[in-house]
Amino acid sequence: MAYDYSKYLRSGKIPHIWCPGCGYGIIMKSLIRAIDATGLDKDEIVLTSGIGCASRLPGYMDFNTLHTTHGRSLAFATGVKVANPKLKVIALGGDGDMTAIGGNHFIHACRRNIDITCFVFNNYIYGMTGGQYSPTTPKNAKATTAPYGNADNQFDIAQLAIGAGATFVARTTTYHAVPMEKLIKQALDHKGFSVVEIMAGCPTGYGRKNKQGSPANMILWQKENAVPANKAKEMSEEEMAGKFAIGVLHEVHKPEYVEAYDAQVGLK
Ligand SMILES: Cc1ncc(C[n+]2csc(CCOP(=O)(O)OP(=O)(O)O)c2C)c(N)n1
Ligand code: SF4
Repeated sequence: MAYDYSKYLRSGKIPHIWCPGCGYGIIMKSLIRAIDATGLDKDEIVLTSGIGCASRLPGYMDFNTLHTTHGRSLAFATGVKVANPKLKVIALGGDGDMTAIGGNHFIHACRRNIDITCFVFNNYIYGMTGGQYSPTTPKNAKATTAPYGNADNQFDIAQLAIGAGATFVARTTTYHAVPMEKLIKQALDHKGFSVVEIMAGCPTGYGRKNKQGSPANMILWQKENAVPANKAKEMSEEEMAGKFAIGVLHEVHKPEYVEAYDAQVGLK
């Protein structure tokens, strides 16, 4: 029997606003399947987002959802988790949302190791507002705000998360839809702050400007440039140039923030 997604969707909010060929629908599908695999009840889950095309996702999903202000997905998620630690809290946003205006929230959530799962949809661009460059836009790539090419150095979201103290960090792509589902489930099961960076093509805001071809070509680009984490470890910097590692990149166990806080103030 075909998988029934309708249980998790707000059918009244569909059709969605994403462009044809946008990678975000694939992420939503994997997210639904991973959440379903946790066996959690819908009421036990909270999804928060900021503003942007990525951040439209909770609007389509039938959980407790908070569509907040730009960059504030993790700030709201932190408040929810502290108020009710029993909830499974998921925060999501685009690369701009999480690493530009929300960058401070991102690094401090990593540092605290609060039990939230964070998904960063990395399409290398500000999609919703018309293709301005973001902290992940590759050097020399074109954007509406960089018509001669981007002069800035690129953030590596996964490395940023590891450096800031996140205890589970992974990366995947929309090409790897099936492994993505498993990786999302692993992140949801991890106790502590988990981050999954998901490479997703934005044909409208990034692909067109950078002559990446059709949405299908953009997905093939992900396939060709993604290197499994184990293999990437053995490759030199030169061999990895222009490529990126996928899979679980970092996993350690440290005290979780809400539990550690309660113990500190004598609540436990
Ligand atoms: C305080 C504030 N500043 C700027 C904006 C405009 N804005 C809305 S979405 C967005 C960019 C979103 O880009 P990203 O997070 O990468 O998500 P995408 O749309 O690519 O999924 C910006 C700058 C806003 N809504 N609020
Ligand atoms: S602008 Fe880009 S990110 Fe936004 S819906 Fe269109 S393809 Fe997706």
